[in-house]
Amino acid sequence: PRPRAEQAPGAVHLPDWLGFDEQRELVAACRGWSGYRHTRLPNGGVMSVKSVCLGWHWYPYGYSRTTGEGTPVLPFPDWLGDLGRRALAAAYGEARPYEPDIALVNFYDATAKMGLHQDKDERSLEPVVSFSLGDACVFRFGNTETRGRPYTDVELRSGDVFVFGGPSRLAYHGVPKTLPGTADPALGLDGRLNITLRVSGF
Ligand code: MD5
Ligand code: FE
Repeated sequence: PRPRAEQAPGAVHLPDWLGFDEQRELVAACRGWSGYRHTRLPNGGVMSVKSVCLGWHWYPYGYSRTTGEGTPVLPFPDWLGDLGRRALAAAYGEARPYEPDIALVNFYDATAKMGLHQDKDERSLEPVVSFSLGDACVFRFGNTETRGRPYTDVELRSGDVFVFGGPSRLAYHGVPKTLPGTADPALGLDGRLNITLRVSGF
């Protein structure tokens, strides 16, 4: 079994924290949220992941209340905030106030990846809680100073929680690759989903 690991101060990996039924419910919820699309980057590029947001619509580098098509963003559900608080308490060993108002859901097909970046579009530095579903991936967790080394590669599998808080909140991170075909077929997910909960501070 893979133990709880503090990768860096405030960065806690909880392997297999979600039970299989919870994973299935989250996959079903993600399927129900429509409007996934490739985010266009300011430099003209297009992200290989497809994303949808709840609560706020994310665009680099900002958040808005409407999508690029002017359609309303889905509300951030209370039950997801509850799940985030439980995950945060499990990661840090004690309950603490946490009121996320953004969920960013990323879908990775077999070839999608995410380059090293910092999450700086939120005004709040409250922790980010990440849930992984489906195919495993290589998650690259870097440092707060540079996009380059030193970094640590961690395998994130379906059901894993990762909490990024404290001094790690602004660490560079990314997903150099997924590991296609590693998802439990019973999950019924071809690819990888990642849900991050965030506090906008707006
Ligand atoms: C993912 N998502 O698996 C990745 C990793 C994103 C994003 O990076 O911005 O949607 S979830 C990890 C994460 C989120 C926020 C902060 C940190 C890691 N961190 O400080 O290392 O789709
Ligand atoms: Fe990120």
